[in-house]
Amino acid sequence: SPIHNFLAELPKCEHHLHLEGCLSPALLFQLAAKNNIALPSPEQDAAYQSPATLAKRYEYFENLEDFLQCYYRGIAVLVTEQDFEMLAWEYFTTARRDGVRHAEVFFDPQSHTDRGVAFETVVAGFNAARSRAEKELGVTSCLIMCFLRHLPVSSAAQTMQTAIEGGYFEESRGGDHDGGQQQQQQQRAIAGLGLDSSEVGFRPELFVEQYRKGQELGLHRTAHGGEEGDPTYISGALDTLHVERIDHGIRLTEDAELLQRVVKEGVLLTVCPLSNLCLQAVKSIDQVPIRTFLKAGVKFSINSDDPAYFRGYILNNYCAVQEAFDLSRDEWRIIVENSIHGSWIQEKRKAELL
Ligand code: ES4
Ligand code: ZN
Repeated sequence: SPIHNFLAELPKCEHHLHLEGCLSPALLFQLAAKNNIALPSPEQDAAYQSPATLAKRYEYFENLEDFLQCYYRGIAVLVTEQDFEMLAWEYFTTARRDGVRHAEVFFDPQSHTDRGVAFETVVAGFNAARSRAEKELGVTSCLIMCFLRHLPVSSAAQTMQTAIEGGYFEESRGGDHDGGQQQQQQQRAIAGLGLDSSEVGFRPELFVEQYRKGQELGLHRTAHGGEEGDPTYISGALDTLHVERIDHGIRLTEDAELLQRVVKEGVLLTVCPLSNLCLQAVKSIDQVPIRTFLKAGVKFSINSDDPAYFRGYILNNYCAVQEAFDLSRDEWRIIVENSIHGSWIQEKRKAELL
């Protein structure tokens, strides 16, 4: 249909995407076989018999916790640098097909280092896919390192230390893939900090020291908030972590004063409609507060979160919103412009996308 083509061709920026959430059942089984990783036996969990039974399992999650158990279990098959490269390459090729031109992607280092996989293995694999994506697909990207909020703060502190000592936050000359002198720009292996995993009971304030250090180092900052947690998880992240964005943030509608503050400060929400539906945060897509945010002037982008688990990549999310809200082309242009302006890229790149 004409509107579907219009949505497909919009120059999209994705801001809320967990690379580990791109592990499809097919790739999970492929990597388990290659790496000799034992999957749960039928007695332990009947879902792991085949890619098809696993896909069936992903059709229904009770809540965030139920999903996270599947997500962390799947991650065990990722071992070598090539595995991480393959995973990220699967993301970039599929995202490009959906019209993504720039992606700011999350990864969870602790979910790998806790299993004995080196930080460097993870980042080297992701970076190999990122430079290939820029060169071959024209998709620019940055990496956002997330802390797992259900783990002790000492583990986050250690992760921060590893990244600092490895020089992953340092600026280096990069972005010169065309060989043109004028293309040079400052690049960091890791551009920003994020905070994810179980929300309720794991308050943002716990991670104030890591975010303070990140801000001092000039890193961008975002945090999941208001997905399952009440609006104090959003205000807590703004007040104590000094985040520039809130990931999800749909429960912002429960606090009118905080909503006005988010508008005034130009904080971008990275909304994930199909994720909210799959994790029972909303009963249907029309309960995602898209119209409320548009009317109030809350800036937001539309994203896929964990596309291998939540019924599709970014274009499925755009289409689901269109079916539920029947937005005008001008409304879509506002959403896409806000997501370009809310990206952590140079003005020159924004101008290319607009
Ligand atoms: C996540 Cl949907 C969601 N929420 C919180 N943490 C996550 N990690 C991966 N997906
Ligand atoms: Zn997320």
